[in-house]
Amino acid sequence: MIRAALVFLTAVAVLQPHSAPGRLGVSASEFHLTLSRGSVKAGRVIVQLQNEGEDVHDLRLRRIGGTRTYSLPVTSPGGRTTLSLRLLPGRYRLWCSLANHAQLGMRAVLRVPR
Ligand SMILES: [Cu+2]
Repeated sequence: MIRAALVFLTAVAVLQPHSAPGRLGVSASEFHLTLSRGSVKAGRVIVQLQNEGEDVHDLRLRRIGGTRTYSLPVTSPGGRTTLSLRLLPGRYRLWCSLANHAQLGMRAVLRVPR
């Protein structure tokens, strides 16, 4: 019985680091994107966009060299939206796609180490 419990606990301890998603916070304001961290581990990541500004903003992510663009919806001032996605190793561009916000500075790069 005790042995079975130990085996189970060991299995949980081994599995946990793989199942726990990474987290990335992105704070948006006029006209900046501030990332909670410059890099995040490959695999499942929960991206949370927090709009700290006075205008609406959204968020797009695309791996440099990749073709798929991930989108977080238009988010109201004071609002928060999240997206769960699976990141591959590489570098991702992040930007706000509204009007000319990216040109004005709402862009950032996230590193996903191999
Ligand atoms: Cu914006």
